[in-house]
Amino acid sequence: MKISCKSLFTLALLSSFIFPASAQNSPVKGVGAISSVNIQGQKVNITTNQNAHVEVTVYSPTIVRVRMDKQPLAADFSYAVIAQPKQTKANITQSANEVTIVTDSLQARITKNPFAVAFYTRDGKVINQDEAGLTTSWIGEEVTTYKKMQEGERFIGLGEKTGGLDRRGSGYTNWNTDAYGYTVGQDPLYATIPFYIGIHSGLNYGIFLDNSYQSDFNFGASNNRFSSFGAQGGEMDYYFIHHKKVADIITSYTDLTGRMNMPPLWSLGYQQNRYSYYPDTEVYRIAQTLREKKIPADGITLDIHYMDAYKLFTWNKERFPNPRQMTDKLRQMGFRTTVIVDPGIKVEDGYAAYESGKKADIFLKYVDGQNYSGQVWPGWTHFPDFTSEKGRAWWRNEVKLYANDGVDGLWNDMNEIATWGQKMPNNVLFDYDGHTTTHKEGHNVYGLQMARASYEGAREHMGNRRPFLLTRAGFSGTQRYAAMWTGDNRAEDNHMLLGIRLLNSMGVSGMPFTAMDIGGFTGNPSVGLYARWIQLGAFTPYFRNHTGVNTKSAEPWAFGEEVTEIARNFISLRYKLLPYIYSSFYEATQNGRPLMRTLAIDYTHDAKVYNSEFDTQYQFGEAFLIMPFESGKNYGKVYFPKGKWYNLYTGEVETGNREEMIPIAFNKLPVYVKESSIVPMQSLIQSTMEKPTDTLTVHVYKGDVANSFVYYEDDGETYDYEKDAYYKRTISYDPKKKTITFDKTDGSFKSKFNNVKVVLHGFDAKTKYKFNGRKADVQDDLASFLAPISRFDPQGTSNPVEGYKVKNVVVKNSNDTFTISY
Ligand code: NBV
Repeated sequence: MKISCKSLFTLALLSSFIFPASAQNSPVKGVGAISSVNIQGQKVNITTNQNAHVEVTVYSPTIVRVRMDKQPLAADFSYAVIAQPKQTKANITQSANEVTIVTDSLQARITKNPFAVAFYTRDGKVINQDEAGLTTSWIGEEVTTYKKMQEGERFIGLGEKTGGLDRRGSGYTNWNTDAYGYTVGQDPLYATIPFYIGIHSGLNYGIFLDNSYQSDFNFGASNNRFSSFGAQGGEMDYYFIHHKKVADIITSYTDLTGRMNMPPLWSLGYQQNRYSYYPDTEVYRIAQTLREKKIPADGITLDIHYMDAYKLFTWNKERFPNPRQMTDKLRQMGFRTTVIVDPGIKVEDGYAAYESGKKADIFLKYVDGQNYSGQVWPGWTHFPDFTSEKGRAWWRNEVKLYANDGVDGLWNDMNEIATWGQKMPNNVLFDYDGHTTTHKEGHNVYGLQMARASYEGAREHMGNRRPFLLTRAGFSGTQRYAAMWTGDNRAEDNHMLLGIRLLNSMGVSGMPFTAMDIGGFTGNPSVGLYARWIQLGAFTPYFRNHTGVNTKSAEPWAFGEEVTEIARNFISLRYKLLPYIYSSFYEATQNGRPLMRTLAIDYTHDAKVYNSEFDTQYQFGEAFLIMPFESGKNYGKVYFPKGKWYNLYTGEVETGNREEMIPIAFNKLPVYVKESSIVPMQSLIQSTMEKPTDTLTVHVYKGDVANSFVYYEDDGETYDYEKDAYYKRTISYDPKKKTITFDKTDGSFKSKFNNVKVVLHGFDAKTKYKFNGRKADVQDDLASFLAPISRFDPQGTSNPVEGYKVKNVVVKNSNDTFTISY
């Protein structure tokens, strides 16, 4: 065959289009073609003709790690990943064109020319594949992997990111940023979680990019060809996870990066914040008012004004003459104290923390050895290097002051690092635990390491008492140390809804313990907005009301009597739900399932849940479906996913797979309960230090599907649960067998409940019940989750009790299995 000059030219042109990245003089350096393969057990080491070094490791049957660099790979080190590869049966073979890895759950095929990775199900469906022409490439130090955009592919997760639930069409940057009063579309915000979940053709996968340099993710923004992830420096180092269910992807991701510990029970109560409450008498006034107004609460937070001239590890002696006495008095009133801690240590001769930090030589330094100074609240400050063990040890020791003063919680702020000017120089060095690096790589993990140091310090000095930790900045893995909140939001309707999306996104990204400032940090909420926000707050993991320094008061009584009642109602409901909430937190500690669950977790392949009209809807734990709406709406469209849904307040049943226009009352957040749910509740208490009555009320909602709930209890206070001092049992509902079964209990802790009251929803009034096979003692009951509001009874002539009629069965709480059948 004769090949013309013209066609040769076309061929050359074409191949340069196909592999432009591998061209020698291209500014984009491609990974190239495989030149050597070395298979060792679960690992494949590869080099390419472009001198790229690749390592592909099977971490478990469902997790494969891919590492790549333009030079031999450095010693393995990560702040995020705490897991080692599990021994896994993996069949790794190679042919002339391919290296193939087969595990029980997936296949990975590595094409040799050019190097490209594709993941398939066992039966050969594409889950995720490198974009054949673009694969992985470098532009200078910046490394990016390009994945082919699959038909109908959606993307969720990436942590604290604005935008819709489905991130398709958007791009994001990870660079922890002090984002005061951010706009609803702003990016980046405070924290980095470079983990997302891709969804298409009935399949799901997760990708976690373990690289702490500034990273960029593109989910088809400004292009229709690929999704991509990359970083400004360091290795391409990603973990591919495949499961049939999104929930299991979250479990695998948290197998890698860790899970939260059991939080102290008090931290799940209501938390009153403001920037700032002082002096101590004002703190008492707030605590006292909460008690007088019968608004349950457990925490009071002190913001930066508790310090002497914003100097960390000091108290302003005029405002707080005797901190220990104050925290003791607050504890007697049923309150725990949390204080804010900022990383900046004021440069001031004679200031103890400055002197000891200087002596211990723990501050971040410029490349020439001079301590770095940045300006924050106290003026010029130095910053401890939390990426060094020496720095963390120094901080742990300083934290002792708070432990001794009876503080129970540490709130880590400004740890992006935030400095005036927001431009920390890149030639500041970070120890990075012996892998000295620049600000470029250290920046995004600084918050994580500060949270770690605070957590370790609190654990070290608070004895057997569980501390509460909160942080603003963080990186993947922060869940091991602290809860995270979404910083300085605005008192605006769209911010309340944005906050819900942020928390839902953080939830699928391995952070179950999250919060937003209820009521908004900047500006003043309208009465309606505050009322709606506090209702929603009751269904967020960490329930924190907070506002800025120059805003109006935002305590629950600051918006008139009706709103006080609404706040009391929903905060009281939260306290009654604590057994359910605590058990749901236990679940998060076991498998990473978040408290706030976007519907994409359980209804992944239902396109409706991604619709922007419905994408703030979420499940709070397993049972509740929450419908967030902006204030001032009298009607709103909601989407019920498949199944049956009970209206929490009326018991009416909605069938699923259906949109509906529902009325929205000012005083009631629309909340529904999923069929077959099991919801343990307790009597109303004003603080978790108060004992509820000794009856655990377990609500069971009749349904067509079998369901079970792991009930968990411990002392809520210490680490004794780690030594078996917990009380755990599975409660299950089986509509086929027509039984509600309480399994035998596990653990050595004695439950605080001597009786169990099973409240039966949706069952026919004539149903006959048996307890352990004998006729059960059935009583009439009223399912009532909220108290009536005086607005609806202005004359006080009637007192309409809200609720609906149900039946209950009360039994002794035995540790052995018992069954209620019908
Ligand atoms: O410490 C003051 C505030 C705090 O109240 C807020 O929650 C943080 O996000 N902090 C930021 C410092 C700067 C506020 C403008």
